Amino acid sequence: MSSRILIIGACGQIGTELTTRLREIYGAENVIASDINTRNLELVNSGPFEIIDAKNFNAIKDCCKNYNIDTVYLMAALLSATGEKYPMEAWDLNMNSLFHVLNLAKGSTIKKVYWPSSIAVFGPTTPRENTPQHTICEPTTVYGITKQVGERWCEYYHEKYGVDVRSLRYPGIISHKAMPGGGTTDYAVEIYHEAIKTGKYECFLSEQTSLPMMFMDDAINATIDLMRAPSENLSIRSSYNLSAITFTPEDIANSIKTEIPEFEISYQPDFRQAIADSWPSSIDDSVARNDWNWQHRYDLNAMTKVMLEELGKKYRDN
Ligand code: AKB
Repeated sequence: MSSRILIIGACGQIGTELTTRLREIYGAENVIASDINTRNLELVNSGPFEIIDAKNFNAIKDCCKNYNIDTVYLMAALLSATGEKYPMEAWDLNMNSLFHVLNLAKGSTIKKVYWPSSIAVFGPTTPRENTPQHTICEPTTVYGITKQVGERWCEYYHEKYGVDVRSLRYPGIISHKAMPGGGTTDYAVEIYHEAIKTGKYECFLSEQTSLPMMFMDDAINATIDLMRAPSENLSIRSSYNLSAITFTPEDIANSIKTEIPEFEISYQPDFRQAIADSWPSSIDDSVARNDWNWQHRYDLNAMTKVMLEELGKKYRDN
């Protein structure tokens, strides 16, 4: 059955590539991209686009009505580092946008909702290695608190009102199209850009900080596979643990050096170090693997190859 999809926050790091892939699958005319501005012209010109502030309930509602939307991907959010600078803005955007979409989905023609959670739901009291699906979640960032509370509300709306909401706890996502903004894991994208542009990088995390990460292609596949999975297979309605690779800044620098031997890295940890230290280093995602057959494809070196190739072309062409 064909789907009419709305993506809120389509110009962000994940939204950009999710929109492109959904347009390939469902047809450009069936995938309405929206964001607060038109900063990504490729996306604006490749299918329907609406300017929508995710905090504006009526704007989302009108768009859903006008386009007969049955599926919403809510990708707008303030991430961990920005959230620490603007706590109230992070709370306002991250929570109210979720309530708007969940309330719209309750008893309406919206049949499915996707909302991303994050490894930021975990905190310093969570087991750091192989973090289980069900475990202690005492986040110490505003962003993490919004994700933890959001997960509770997703499960609540599913249980009480039958809303078919699905969610993944994304690790740090690495991609070469849109830049991430305001996250603690952003170093793992910046490092590739700087390797190509200047051959060196000053990292804002220390060399042994190990975090769960994933290449964008895997993250998009996971998102689409979860949304296509039969509802009865899903045992988790808060958010699924999701994992691919774990590495430190030193590991990623060594991986880059296999392609660019003269690459140099230095370390100048800032306030983001404390955020990274409060998060797990590896994640047990066996529930996702069992429920809907999740499998990742990219390891660190395969990802490095693609990142350097694609960014090399991008900087050469511009
Ligand atoms: C961040 O660093 O804030 C995000 C995340 C892990 O959710 N990339």
